Amino acid sequence: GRIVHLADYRPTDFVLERVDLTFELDPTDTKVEARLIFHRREGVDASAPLVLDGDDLTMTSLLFDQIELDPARYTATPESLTIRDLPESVPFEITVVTMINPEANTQLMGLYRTNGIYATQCEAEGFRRITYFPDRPDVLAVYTINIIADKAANPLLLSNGNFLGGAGFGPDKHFAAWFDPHPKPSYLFALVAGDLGIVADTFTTMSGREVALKIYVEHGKEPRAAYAMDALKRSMKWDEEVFGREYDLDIFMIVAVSDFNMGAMENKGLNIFNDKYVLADPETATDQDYANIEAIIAHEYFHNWTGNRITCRDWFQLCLKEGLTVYRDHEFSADMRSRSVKRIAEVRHLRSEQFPEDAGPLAHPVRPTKYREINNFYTTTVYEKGSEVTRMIATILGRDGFKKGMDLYFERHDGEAATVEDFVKCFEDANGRDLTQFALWYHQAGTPQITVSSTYDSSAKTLTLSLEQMIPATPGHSAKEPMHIPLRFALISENGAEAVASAISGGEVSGDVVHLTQRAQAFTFAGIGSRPVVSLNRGFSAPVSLHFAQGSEDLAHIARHDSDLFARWEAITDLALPVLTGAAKTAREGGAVETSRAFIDVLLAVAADETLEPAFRAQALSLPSEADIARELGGNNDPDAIHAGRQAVLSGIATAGAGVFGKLHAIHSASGPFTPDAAGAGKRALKNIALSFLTIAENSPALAAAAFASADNMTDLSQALTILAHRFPEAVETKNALAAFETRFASNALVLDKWFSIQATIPGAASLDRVKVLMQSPHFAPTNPNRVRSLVGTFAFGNATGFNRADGAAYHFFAEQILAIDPRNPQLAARLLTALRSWRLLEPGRADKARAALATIEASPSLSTDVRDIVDRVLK
Ligand code: B3K
Ligand code: ZN
Repeated sequence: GRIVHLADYRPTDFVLERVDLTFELDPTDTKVEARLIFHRREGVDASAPLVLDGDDLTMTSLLFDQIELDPARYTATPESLTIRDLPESVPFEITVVTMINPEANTQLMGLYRTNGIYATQCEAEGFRRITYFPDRPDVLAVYTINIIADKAANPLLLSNGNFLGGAGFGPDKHFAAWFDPHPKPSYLFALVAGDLGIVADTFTTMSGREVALKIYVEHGKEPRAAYAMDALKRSMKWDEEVFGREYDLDIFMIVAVSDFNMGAMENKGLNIFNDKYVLADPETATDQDYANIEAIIAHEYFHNWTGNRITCRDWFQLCLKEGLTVYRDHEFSADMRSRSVKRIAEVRHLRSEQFPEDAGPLAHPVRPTKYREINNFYTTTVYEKGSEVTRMIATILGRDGFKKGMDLYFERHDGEAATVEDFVKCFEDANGRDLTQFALWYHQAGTPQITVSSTYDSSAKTLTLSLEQMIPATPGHSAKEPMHIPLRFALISENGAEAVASAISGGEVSGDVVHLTQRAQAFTFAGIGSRPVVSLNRGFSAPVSLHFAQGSEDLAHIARHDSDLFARWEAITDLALPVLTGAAKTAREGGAVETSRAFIDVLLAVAADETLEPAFRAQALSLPSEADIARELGGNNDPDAIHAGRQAVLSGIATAGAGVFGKLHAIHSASGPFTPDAAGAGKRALKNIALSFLTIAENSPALAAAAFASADNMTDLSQALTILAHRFPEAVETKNALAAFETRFASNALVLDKWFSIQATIPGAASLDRVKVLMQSPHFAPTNPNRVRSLVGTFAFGNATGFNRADGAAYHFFAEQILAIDPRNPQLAARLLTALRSWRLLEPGRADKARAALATIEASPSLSTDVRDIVDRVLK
């Protein structure tokens, strides 16, 4: 594929006025008739042809204004349709018929079949696999859809918008017509047909309109959609209350399908979901599953305004809808659950996924300027860093200023395809603030590195905070400008009192925010009676790495006393990281790891503090991951040593804290019947992490086996199974538990995904053989993305010692898998391949072997553009 550049953007030559599609569905021979009305855009050369996108299309007929078109006037290939000699100013109609094969569509882009259901996925460029079309997000049109299909097999015929009507069609068929009054780009088109169960409800909007809500799932699974429906209604209400956004059709539908390349898709009025993010009940879903369902249902619903009503001018603007919508779903979940705990989880995710991306060969700006395959830009940088950038706008402008900017955005750009510049301008205009420097966050990749020092002058009673920023070089961009970095702070005095102060010199400090805008700045605060402890970047107000040589006493002070729970967790992390990197180094040298008593004391004090919510304590006890430690070490990494060092630290904590953990486990085991809310989830999280420490302390599978036997919900059951499998992979208790789990859930593929994942992440070199055996399991299906991700994906992304086996055998296996998946499903293959993006941080032996595996992929002559793009960039 060729490279697409932002700088080359220009509008289409022809304006699309309306779209009428008629589908005659058939598993292998679906006929699509598209009637498209265009007119030439004003000022466009009269000789310019109409060029429509296609992908793998077969055309069987082409009419121009209802009459068959002379073949001399067009050229049709599978990839495009070009029509020449078109009228200069009057509108004209093209009627094109294509034949497509949904059954053979293994890429899951365009119209495909999943478990007997017809479903579509059009974002980013799937619509062109259905018909020839100007398949780009700045072409907005009103669609009418007719669907004809066999009645018995497809009682449901769904598309976007409002239902117009339906009727019988010949002896065995029927048809349905849908009309979507809201102009939309083709990537938001959707069609679903088949036989599904329905969960129905209604929602009355703020202006009193009643909206029909429908969630479609496989027959028999209806009870498992109740939580999703509840989350949907809460999302609709929240968007009215917080953003003033009302839903705009008579019906809102969600369809759950079992073969899907990602989480879900925000098609107008007809969201299509990976069933993993719809189906839940206590027996089969974990607390994390519930939280994900709530967040993703909200995310897709929120897209109705941020993405659908206001869409993107081109795919470079992806963060305009994704970063903003992630920010909105984060705020929703924070309001539904514990805000601090939610923030901790967000930052953990950002650090473990986005920071490595930003520091490696796939780094790109939140608003990229070029791409070879757009599907490879649905990244944590666009989504999660994009959300953080939105959050910083809110931090800089304050709650009201942010709201004014959002209101102006909705008012000014409703019904349009907008850009990041349009978005930022709304905040500038609504607040009279210049955000030019701030906008660098969209254009400069790389995690800013902030070096911090503070000096207290006891005679002058001043505190000086010196900050210096460095933006690392990223592919194609080495010289960077200083950015506008908003850092929330507090000065904590010895007695625990917290203050914010205004700076007498050095730069802007507004409220509790220090604005770092220059390469280096020293802010001086006056009237500070005694040396304070500085709590900086509270709530993770900026997505940066702080290098603050804060003494461990100061960190311990924050960890024990800060009123900001996020800051407390962050201080614990800052205390833990040197302990863990030190342990990794010691383990690598073959020494005996000794865990600092001071660190253990802080951790146990937090664990035992009954005034703190259990979910927070569980987060505090979940030490930085092996990937976090690897990132902190920064290179020449030995995953075995990192694992061994971390395990030794866990043992130290487990031994010292056995009493505390025993108590926690006992208290929170008796927590009553399961409810999927945040409070219940927090108690289970704390109980289960206590169980894992107790198991380490006792070095016996007995407790976990008992927990497995008595669990009455999937969270406890899967946690117990994880502890057994990861600690005692060969124990008879583990074998029995794995077998019991498999038998009990043999007919529930989503639960078996957990069974695959738990085994794929058993640490150690032996896991490769285990994964190979599991691939032969009758439960495994190489064509189903969820199965592949749960086994191959979790092995590559979540099993550092197994995947990075010193002999390189797992890299070799992985390369084979990528090459096998790629011809079927390039998006899935490319996404999995990013697991190797940090190969340069490995010690030379492993790095060489990883490079060799990547080279075998690169040498394949028939790679998809998706995989070609990733492998080239990762090796560059
Ligand atoms: N917009 C979709 C993602 C589409 C990915 C295409 N490769 C889901 C979401 O972000 O809500
Ligand atoms: Zn999204």
